[in-house]
Amino acid sequence: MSRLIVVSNRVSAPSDPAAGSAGGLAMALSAALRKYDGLWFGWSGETCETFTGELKTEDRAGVTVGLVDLEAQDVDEYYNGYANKTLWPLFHHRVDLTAYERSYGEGYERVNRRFAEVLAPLIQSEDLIWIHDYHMIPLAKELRRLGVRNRMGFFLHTPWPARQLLVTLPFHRRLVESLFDYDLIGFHTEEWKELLADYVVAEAGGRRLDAERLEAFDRTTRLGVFPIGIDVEGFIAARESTLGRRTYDRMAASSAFRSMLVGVDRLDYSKGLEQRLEGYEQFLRDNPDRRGQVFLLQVTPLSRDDVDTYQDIRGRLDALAGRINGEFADMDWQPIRYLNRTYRRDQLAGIYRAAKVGLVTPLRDGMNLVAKEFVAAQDPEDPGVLILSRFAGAAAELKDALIVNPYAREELSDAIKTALAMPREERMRRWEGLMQAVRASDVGLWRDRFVTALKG
Ligand code: GDG
Repeated sequence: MSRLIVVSNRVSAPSDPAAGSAGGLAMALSAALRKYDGLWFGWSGETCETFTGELKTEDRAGVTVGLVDLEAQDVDEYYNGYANKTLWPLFHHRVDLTAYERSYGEGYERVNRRFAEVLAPLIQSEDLIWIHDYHMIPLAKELRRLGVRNRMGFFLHTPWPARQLLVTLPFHRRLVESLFDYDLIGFHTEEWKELLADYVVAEAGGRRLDAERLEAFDRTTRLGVFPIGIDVEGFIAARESTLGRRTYDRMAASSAFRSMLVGVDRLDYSKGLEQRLEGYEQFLRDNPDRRGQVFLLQVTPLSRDDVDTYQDIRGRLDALAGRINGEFADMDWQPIRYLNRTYRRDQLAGIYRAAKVGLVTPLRDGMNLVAKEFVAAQDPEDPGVLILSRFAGAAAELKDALIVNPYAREELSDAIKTALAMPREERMRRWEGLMQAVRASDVGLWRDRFVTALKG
């Protein structure tokens, strides 16, 4: 049986799977690595004075993990630079926030070369190699250069950008060409997949051989759609756990008969948080009779705080939440509880369950797992309503949500009103459709579909 090698910028295999802190993706990949006797390779998160390529291996609950340290300049140019200041904003259609620095691109290629040099000697001839996300696009090219002939698959967790925006990137052609060193390229949705095909045909003179296969740069590759999901049974178990139930009770008690709206998002400009708060503010303006009867719990852990655009948006959100609370709060009611902290997964499940409305309103998002977690956490007999942006990959599957345009404040306000007034029968009917879709994309199925396609 062939081994599986998983590569991602950060390795999230948990040391103690029972602790319940690891996400579904980490658990699903770890389970596959135990089954296939594989290796999970990536950056250690540590810096070193001079790059040595020394591999640090660990056993994490039966999963072999291989980690390398990077130089500070590498982290600056590859991770904070090209990954987080160039590709992330560009792939989320924020050319206004995209850094077009040549040194970032050079650092990105250098680090991918370094990763390849450490990884190549570890690869055996039958290994399947599965590389994750935008940090690693040129890794297959670098591995091929070192003579690696194995099957290699790439999965993109973000959207693929429209051609008209991708061409603003210097060396865009070089980036896309390096994708053709993979045997299989996976996306969350048909839309992201088609955007890559469009670029290849219109910009790189390529052609489609059939619905799946593309030819360009004298090579062919296969594209596929593999919508990621959550560990559905694991999430239901988290909801039913002691801490899940206790958190639900705590939220129910602190709500004091008020309806809770919930949002859970990393602090990131792609998540539409400012627009969400403005939509909620509009709702409070439009519906004075509802003031004092609802509140928004917004859980927003900080992320990428080393990058200045993230510090900027953090400041704007602090100000916006403060202004809305200052304007609308009463002595015994605050419209927004805005928290920059994380909770355990079982606590999150309890929080989702206590909410009447889930607000998932990104401006552009590869998939969005919070939408699926919210659905899985609901009480089937009295479920809450999901308000979902049409620009989340999840909208392609979760058609029974209230689908909104997150840029339109009044539309969000109307959707909140509709959700809060929705009769129970309609909520149950919608939830059943949503839950069916959530089950159909369980993270274990996602993983198996990708690995099977890669083997094929
Ligand atoms: C990328 C793509 C794609 C959040 N706060 C807490 C917490 N979280 C967890 C959520 C959820 C995860 O983080 C976030 O996943 P998303 O899918 O919403 O978004 P990204 O982080 O941007 O992920 C995205 C994903 O990759 C997978 O392919 O769906 O489109 O951007 O699971 O629950 N978890 C805990 N405490 C928190 O406070 N434990």
